[in-house]
Formats: sequence, C-alpha cells, structure tokens
Amino acid sequence: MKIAILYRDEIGFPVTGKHVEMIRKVFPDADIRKVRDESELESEGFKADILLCWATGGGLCIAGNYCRYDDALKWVFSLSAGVEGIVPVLKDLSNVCLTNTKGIHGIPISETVMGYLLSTFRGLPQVKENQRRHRWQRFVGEETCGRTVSIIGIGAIGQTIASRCKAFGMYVIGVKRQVTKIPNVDEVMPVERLDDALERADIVIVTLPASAQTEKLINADRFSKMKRSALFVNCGRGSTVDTQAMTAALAEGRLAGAFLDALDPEPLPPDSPLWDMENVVISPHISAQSAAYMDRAFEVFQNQAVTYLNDGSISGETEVR
Ligand code: OXD
Repeated sequence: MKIAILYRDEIGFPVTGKHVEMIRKVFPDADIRKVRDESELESEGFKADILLCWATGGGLCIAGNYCRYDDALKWVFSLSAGVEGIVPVLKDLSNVCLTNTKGIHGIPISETVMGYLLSTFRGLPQVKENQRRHRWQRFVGEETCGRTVSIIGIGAIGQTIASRCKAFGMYVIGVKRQVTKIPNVDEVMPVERLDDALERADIVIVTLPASAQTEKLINADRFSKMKRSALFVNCGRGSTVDTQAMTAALAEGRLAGAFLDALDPEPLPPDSPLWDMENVVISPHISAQSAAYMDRAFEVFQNQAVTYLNDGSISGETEVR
C-alpha cells in the first residue's frame, strides 16, 4: 500500500509525525510519503493508492496534476471539507473515490458564529470602544434569545450551529434540498421555500457548498427579502453570494450587519468597500481553523481507512463546505 500526503504548512495546518503514526496504526506496512509539492511525487515515480490532500478551491487544490498522473490512485481523502477544486479533475477519473473530513468543522465554525452573534447582540464592540476611550457609559443590550435564525444549506456544520442557537433560545429554520427531520431545528424547508426562510429570519446563516446550483443563490432579489434588521453570516462559500448585491444591501442599510468568513473573491481585494463598513466583520476564511483540526482530520481518515481495510469500501460521503 502506498500513501501520499500533500500538505501546506503555511495555511496553519501542519502534518506532524503524530499524524503519520495515526496512518501507520491502520496501515503498518504502508510506504508513506509526505511532500509539499505534487511534482515531487511525480519526479520520484511514486504512485499512491491513497492520497491525502487539500482539495478545496481558491488555490488550495494542490493535487490536480498528480491525480491525473497517478494511475494506481483509488482514493483521495480531502483534508478540507470543500472539494470543489478537485471535483472537476476526478470527473474524468471514474476509478477514484473521494471522501472528506465531514464532521470536524462544526465545532470551530459554530463557536465563531456564536461569538459574532453574542458579541453583536450584547454590544461588546461598543463596550470595548468605550473602554478604549476611558468612558463609563451604560447602555441596554439586545438578546439572541427568541430570535429566528435561518440556516441556509443545513448539513453537518449547520446542524452544529443549530444546536448552539437552540441552546440560546432561538427559533431555528433550516433550508436544505431534501427535507428531513433535524435535531434542534424547528422547521426544515426545501430550497423552494428559501424566500420564506429569508423573510422570517432575524439572522441568516449561509453554510452552502460551492456548486453550479448554489452559485450566487443569494442574489439581489434574495437580499431584498431579508429584514432591514437582519444580520447576515456567510461561513460556507463566497461564490454562493452575489458580493455586489450584498455590498449594496449593507451600504444602503437594507441589512443590519454581516459576518463574512467566506467571500468572493478571496482574498477580498484591498479596495473593497466592505473593509470599511462599521457593521461588517471580515474574517479571512478562518472560522474552521482550530488547533484541534488536524488531529480530528486524521481521526476521520483512520475511521474511513478501517472500513476500507475491512471490506474494501471507501466510506464517508463528502460534504462540501
Ligand atoms: C474547508 C474550509 O475545510 O473552508 O473547506 O475550511
């Protein structure tokens, strides 16, 4: 068994000896190569059966050429939730399965989103600003309790956010393609009722993946459906939102504020008006980042690998963030 790991330290997710050992626990005799650049594998003539790599878009799909070269490849394990960068490559390689780190993003992303909501409703930026000015100024904060939150594209990440929102007393609406019962979600709506979910929401949270179906799904018309008092959060993919329409809605006061961890394009250009908006928080696509990320990612791989060894099947659907 040959296993290749393509890593990128600069994005803050190092692959350490501990992670290689986690693979070895399942595949004790495997020939494991860890490289920064896919061309290193090609020049060594290393053809892996399994490849672990970043497979998301925005410059982080780092294995496209290698996948085409490696005719022994059976399984690509994406270290990211998003796989939009590698899907077009694998379309032509029908013998290669793709899985991802589904399930590990919910905790850090939901903590980030709750941090934004609680801080905004309770006025913490104002508290800090007053402190900076040595000003003892009391004011009446708002509460998240009793608010309606609509989570658009509710998958594993959205469900973790829903559980946190529920714990704070919010009414939770989830929008997804197939309506099923979801714990901590008061109403699940099909995409056909997206406008309804947007109209009712005090908080709109987008956790959609990038795909042809979701491209600019949240457009000018959709922003016009949202309450002027609504807060807008995108912690899915930037491509799902029409940036120009969102910028106009925020600039014209047709939305109360936004937390944007996913933007189109990324990085956000320095001259974007969004940078200077008081009611906008720009987060450079870091809401999933956490010191626990890689340990969890390799644990997911271990679990999928055990199934692979047991019955040859490659399990774990890909949820595309
Ligand atoms: C991902 C992410 O893992 O966006 O795809 O964080």
